[in-house]
Amino acid sequence: MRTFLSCALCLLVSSQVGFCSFWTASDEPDPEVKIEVLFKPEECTRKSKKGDLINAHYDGFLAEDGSQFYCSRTDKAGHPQWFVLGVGQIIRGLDVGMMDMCPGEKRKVTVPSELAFGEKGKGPVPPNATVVFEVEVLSVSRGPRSMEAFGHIDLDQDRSLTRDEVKEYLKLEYEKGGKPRDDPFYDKIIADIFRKSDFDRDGVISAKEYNIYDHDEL
Ligand SMILES: *[C@@H]1O[C@H](CO)[C@@H](O)[C@H](O)[C@H]1NC(C)=O
Ligand SMILES: [Ca+2]
Ligand SMILES: [Ca+2]
Repeated sequence: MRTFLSCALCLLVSSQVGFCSFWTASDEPDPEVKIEVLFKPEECTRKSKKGDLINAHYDGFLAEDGSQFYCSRTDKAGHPQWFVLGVGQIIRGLDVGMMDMCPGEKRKVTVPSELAFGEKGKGPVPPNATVVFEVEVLSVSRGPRSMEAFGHIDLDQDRSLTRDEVKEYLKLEYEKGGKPRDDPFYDKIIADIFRKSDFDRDGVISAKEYNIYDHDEL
């Protein structure tokens, strides 16, 4: 349980939290992330890109001895994880290594410590450890981070997003993809989005909160 919690934190907690943010300080060129495609579906409806909302499984292993330190698939508490790609909600190596993935695709992504848990390590991950993730992407949808999407979501055009507006948007996206879901499904995503984005906790996501990672798009 301890390993699950610590890794869940470091994978999912956004970069504002200390132990995951060591790499934001550095502008050095990226050490290499190695990507092996294990399975690629014949039909690719959409390829993941920065700002997309991703639902995925991860299993994490230490490169050194193959021991497993994180398993979203087999752990009892493990559900597939939701996150926005490319904005620091997951370790940098996965932000890089999970680009251009199709729904259904599986990859093995080898991440040097600089782009994973760094010189200090974290929980069961020792210092300077290269880590290997087996990832499976379950869904890719247009995420909550592009200003184009913001305009679509903001139905009454008041430059802030309510839960209902976000829900309408998600429903449309999933219906478009031919996979409508039930209310609890949307509510879970929305809770997650608001937890990560509604920084002042006033119950709406302002344009500023929404766009915190993507000033270049304004
Ligand atoms: C981790 O790597 C850094 C930089 O190469 C080095 O200074 C440090 O001693 C290493 N730590 C361990 C525990 O090996
Ligand atoms: Ca609005
Ligand atoms: Ca707010």
